[in-house]
Amino acid sequence: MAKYLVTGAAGFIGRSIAAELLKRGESVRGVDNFITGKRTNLAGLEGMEFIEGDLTNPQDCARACKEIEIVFHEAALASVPRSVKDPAGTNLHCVTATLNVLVAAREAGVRRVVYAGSSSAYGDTPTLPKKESMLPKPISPYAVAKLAGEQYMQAFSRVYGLETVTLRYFNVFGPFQDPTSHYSGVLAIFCRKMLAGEQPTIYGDGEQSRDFTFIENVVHGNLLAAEAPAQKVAGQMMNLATGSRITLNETFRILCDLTGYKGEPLYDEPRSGDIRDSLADIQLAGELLGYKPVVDFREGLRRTVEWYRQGSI
Ligand code: UD2
Repeated sequence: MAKYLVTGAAGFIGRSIAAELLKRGESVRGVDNFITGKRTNLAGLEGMEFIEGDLTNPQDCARACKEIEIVFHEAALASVPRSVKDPAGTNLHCVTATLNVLVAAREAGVRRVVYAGSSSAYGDTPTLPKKESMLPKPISPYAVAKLAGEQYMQAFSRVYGLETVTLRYFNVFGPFQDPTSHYSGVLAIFCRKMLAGEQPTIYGDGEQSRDFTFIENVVHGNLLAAEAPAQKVAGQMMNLATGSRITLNETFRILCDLTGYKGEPLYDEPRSGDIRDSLADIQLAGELLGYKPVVDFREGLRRTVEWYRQGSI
């Protein structure tokens, strides 16, 4: 029987966590409904027990959680513009699904749930860096949904004693991120387009900034969150990022060097629901988990471009 459950195991972050667990010799179960996850992402995860299931269905959640000790809940519809287009769909797959996972986890006697929170919860407030003590001010339906999930995590910790840990991810990127949808993360889209010699579009003036976080840092943080003592982390929420930021314009220039793209970007209207600047304070994850980033932005971007260049997608 598997010790770990990874939800969204055919997605970018879920498959990356599952791969590292398998590498460490752990027993892993994955669940995915393939709305945004890809069957091709399961390549290399043959050692994982896989359930095709939908977390909006409580029975699928019960099956997935059976005899599990630790859940990494990564499944979501991870896109601000997608939530602007379909807020109810985002709510269903981010909020209802998360509640179902928690109910099933509690019933199955799961010890800990580590949850993929989002930096979008902070909203478009001017103060940087973002600290966990700041009041959340979500501005997109996606941000509201991810924040609701966090709050369910905290409630289940307080009320039922389930050990929950929320990691607020800041713009994760890296190998296996789907570059083919216009709801994809910006770096995946830019890598694919620029390697193909296609012009990328920058929404707004390109001076918006992000604390882009390479996937290995996120996997590392998750494993620390699974291992940390309950008295330190149960019921806690913390940022998981690098603690530095870069604008889209600067990122575009670096990508020109890495990909050999010679053109200019196309500038278009800013996207509604977008945040201008995002930067994490990562002190709390340092204190509670002993977390520090293991791969910096430039090295992460270099590895990411190489991965897309090899045509893995
Ligand atoms: C939000 C969260 C992030 C994560 C993600 C969902 C913030 C600060 N971050 O990311 O943590 O939860 O949602 O996976 O809320 N853009 C372009 N051209 C493109 C695509 C995007 O210019 O082709 C811009 C976009 O308008 C935005 C920036 O790039 O200003 C980043 O967009 P994104 O979709 O990669 O991520 P974001 O910040 O919405």
